[in-house]
Amino acid sequence: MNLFSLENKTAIITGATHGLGMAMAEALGKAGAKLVITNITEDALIKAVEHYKALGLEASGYVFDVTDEVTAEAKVTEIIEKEGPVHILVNNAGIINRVPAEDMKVADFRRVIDVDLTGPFIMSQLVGRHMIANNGGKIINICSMMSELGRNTVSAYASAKGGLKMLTRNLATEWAKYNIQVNGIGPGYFATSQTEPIRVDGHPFNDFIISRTPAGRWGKPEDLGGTAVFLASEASDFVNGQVVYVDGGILATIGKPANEN
Ligand code: GCO
Repeated sequence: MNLFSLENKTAIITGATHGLGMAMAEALGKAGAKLVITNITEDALIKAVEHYKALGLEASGYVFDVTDEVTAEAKVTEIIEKEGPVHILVNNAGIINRVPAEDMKVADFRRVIDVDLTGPFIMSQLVGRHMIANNGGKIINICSMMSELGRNTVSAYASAKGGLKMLTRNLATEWAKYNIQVNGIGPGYFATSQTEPIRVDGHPFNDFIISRTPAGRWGKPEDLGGTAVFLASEASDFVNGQVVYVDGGILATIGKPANEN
């Protein structure tokens, strides 16, 4: 028996056209899952689906905005009709807007909350109803260091990701009785396009993160694969409402002075 097998499972992964979402989708696919990728723009989606197929994975793509509940409902219905039962949902799609709180436009704040928090609620509700009817499923919300910690310029993102942690606990509370496990993954600092602007050589944040992380490096997207497979598989059937931080140890420590090894 392979506790971690995802054979005969179908997984929706939102926004998995690059970065962490793509790395997690690849890991789920390699564990046997059929991949259903959603994205707000078509071009990136087509390229991503080609990428998954080139790896020998079964993958299809659906274009929609997870914050638009009317379109999302129609698309989730279409996905279930065409792809069959959905067993796994990964709420990965997200955005960040780095602006000091005193200058943040309210509309920009709302958009981050909409994509990073309301979107996962909409998708969880739509796919959750289907999982309730099927008596089981796995929902994985992609949280953040900012589910626990604040940082300059990311007030909207931290509010959304802190909210997403609590949405995870609340959905776990409500849906455990339907054999649905709702957990989160909290990536630490990873080398992706999202962190590119704060990772460039010479940026003070680059050195800060390397010294702040006990592992002494930025995460590689593939570092998330094992946790994604675990939380999507029957190996985690009694794990519910948790956020697993895959952070090289950041949250375990107060950090160290810049001149200490
Ligand atoms: C930032 C980063 C973070 C990361 C990540 C940390 O500006 O601090 O972009 O927000 O993206 O979510 O876990």
